[in-house]
Amino acid sequence: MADKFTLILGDRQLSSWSLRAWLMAKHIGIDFETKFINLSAPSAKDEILRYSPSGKVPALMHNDLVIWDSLAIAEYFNELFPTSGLFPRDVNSRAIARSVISEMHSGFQSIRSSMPFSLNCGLSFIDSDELRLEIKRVEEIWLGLRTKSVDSGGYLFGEFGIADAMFAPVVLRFKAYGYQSKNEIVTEYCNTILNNQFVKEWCTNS
Ligand SMILES: N[C@@H](CCC(=O)N[C@@H](CS)C(=O)NCC(=O)O)C(=O)O
Repeated sequence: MADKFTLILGDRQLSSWSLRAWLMAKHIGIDFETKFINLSAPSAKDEILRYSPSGKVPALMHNDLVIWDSLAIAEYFNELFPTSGLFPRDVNSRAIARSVISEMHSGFQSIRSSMPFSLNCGLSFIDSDELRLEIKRVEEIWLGLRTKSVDSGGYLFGEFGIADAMFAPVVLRFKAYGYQSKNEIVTEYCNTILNNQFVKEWCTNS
């Protein structure tokens, strides 16, 4: 039996976690089906629970196996496709990648709450010291990693990987809320993400 992959996702417009899993699947280049669930529909929770035991999207179905949570999906993809470049090759860089991925996955509450994910532009955010501190920290991560991999591709560790998939929604949030970094390297990184063919595909099909 051929392997069957299906991603259970929320709306493209609103689901930042779904974008992450979808970007990773596109990057690997596997054949996969998608099932989009309208998160605003009254039946959304029941429908998600038909596939995902946590009641959250994204979830990945691989034949009879279900994996939920974008980070677990990322690690599973990496186990199945270790040569797809989802993590950097060097062990130290891989450890740093896991650090920034985990920091993103478990933190940045002010960015999430003050700049709710949306693909619409021209939105206004609620400013606060906490938000500014988190934006500063995101920029510090991007700047630090880009400065180290200046000689390779334009992504955080050179080539596109899980770290970029995890931060792509932040780049789209900055765009939606009109936040422009004063740092050239940060702006360059944001443009690399915005010009990524799969990010563009996600945004244009929404
Ligand atoms: N940490 C989870 C977060 C998943 C999450 O919060 N998903 C939201 C959509 S972006 C969701 O499923 N919302 C629907 C609900 O809570 O009913 C992950 O990385 O997958």
